[in-house]
Amino acid sequence: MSLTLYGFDGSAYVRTVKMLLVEKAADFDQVQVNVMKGEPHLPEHLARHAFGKVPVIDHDGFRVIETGAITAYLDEVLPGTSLTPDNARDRARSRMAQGIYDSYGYGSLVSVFGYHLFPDFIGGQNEDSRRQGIEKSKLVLRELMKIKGNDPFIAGQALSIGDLYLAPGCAYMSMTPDAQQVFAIEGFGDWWERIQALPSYKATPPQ
Ligand SMILES: N[C@@H](CCC(=O)N[C@@H](CS)C(=O)NCC(=O)O)C(=O)O
Repeated sequence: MSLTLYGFDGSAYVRTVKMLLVEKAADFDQVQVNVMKGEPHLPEHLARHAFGKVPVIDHDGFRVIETGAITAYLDEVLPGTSLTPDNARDRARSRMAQGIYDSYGYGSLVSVFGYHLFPDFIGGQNEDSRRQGIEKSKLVLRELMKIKGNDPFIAGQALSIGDLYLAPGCAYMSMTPDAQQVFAIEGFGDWWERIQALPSYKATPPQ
């Protein structure tokens, strides 16, 4: 079995996939396609992902792009504990988290942590966009914590792909002076402690 992950360790979406691979104790190679250097837009990578994004995986010659498809595929084909809940409602909770993160979360979080950490990558420091990003990030975390309810993880008693979506963006947010206000959401603190304690989180720092 050969498994290659294309994408560098600075990418939040790549980290989602990498956390899953660590959770599964999978053997894999990684090609550090660097977003900051524009490498996803080089012809070599556009041949893998026509829209110039990471992550991409290659599993025994089978290519998968898009984090939702990649995580679902790897969860199914790799041995180890499933990261897909075993009942319809919890699967819906995990998928709602994925969808909310993709549609409303990632962009909002990036407009805040990018402002502080990678201003060039987001086209410069825009104060309005940072402020709107803070409000929208809080809304996203509030909704995700409602989905979590009193459970330890977003989709119930066990870690799921939904948690792996949210964790890397929160890791970047935690490095900024805006973290305190963005993270001041009921239920978030306990969830965040639990995530930071995961070996798969500790093993995948952004670089
Ligand atoms: N829809 C994609 C989004 C992936 C994505 O946005 N990746 C970012 C890095 S976290 C990227 O490749 N950005 C490169 C660029 O936009 O130039 C997925 O689900 O995998």
